[in-house]
Amino acid sequence: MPDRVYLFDVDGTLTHPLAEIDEEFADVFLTWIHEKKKKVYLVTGSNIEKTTKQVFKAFIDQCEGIFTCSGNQFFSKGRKIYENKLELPEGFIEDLNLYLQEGTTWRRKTGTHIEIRPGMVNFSTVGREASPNLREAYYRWDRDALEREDIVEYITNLYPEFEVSIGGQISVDIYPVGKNKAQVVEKIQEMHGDDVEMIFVGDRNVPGGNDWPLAQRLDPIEGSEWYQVHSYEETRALIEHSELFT
Ligand code: M1P
Repeated sequence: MPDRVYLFDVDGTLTHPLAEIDEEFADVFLTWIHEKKKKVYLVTGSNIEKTTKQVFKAFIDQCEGIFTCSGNQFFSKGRKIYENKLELPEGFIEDLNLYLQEGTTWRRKTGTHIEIRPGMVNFSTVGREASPNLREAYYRWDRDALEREDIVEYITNLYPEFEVSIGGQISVDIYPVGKNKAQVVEKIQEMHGDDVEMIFVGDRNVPGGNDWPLAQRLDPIEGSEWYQVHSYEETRALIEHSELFT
């Protein structure tokens, strides 16, 4: 019998974006893992520091492992197993700063606009210091202004060796082409065998979304499936009622 593993995105799938996990849902989720003996991996675009604040450490430790920074870093049972290195081309940071100064029409800037993480860069014109209200405001504005789509085009035109995806509410994630969430498929196959079945749940399974490459990689793999959700409540309904999760 091949192994079956479950992969969950975090923001928008297990939690509201960048919020702490709902306690009741965390309890339901961990009970599901234990009672049904499920093998679970988390796959997030965010970094380990932020994710540990959202889903507490004990929660993460109940999972087989957590892929952070879109699979550019991997931890299991509290230990870092690997991390990808990133070399930025000359002029790259300057070009992001140029967009901040001259490209964006969003005026309220808060700080930490460029965050260099293992294997990737996170870029936000409002900045990572934005309050929850300001995040919401930017998110609503961006839905019409489509600034993040413009950032994707700006960066990929200048640096075709990079891909840029929209994962959360206020920023874009930038990594070398192919170093997206899809890279976790090979890692899981190395750990569980080539015939492993992977069931993935994410909220950004649309072209340009940071879950999309993983969903696309799973499509041709027999026994593997992916699900699009819009909230942790929908994820809860899946694990409680969907046959594939029982
Ligand atoms: O996990 C999804 C995304 O969460 C954050 O996005 P934002 O701050 O835009 O809401 C970031 O950590 C981003 O890297 C990540 O993909």
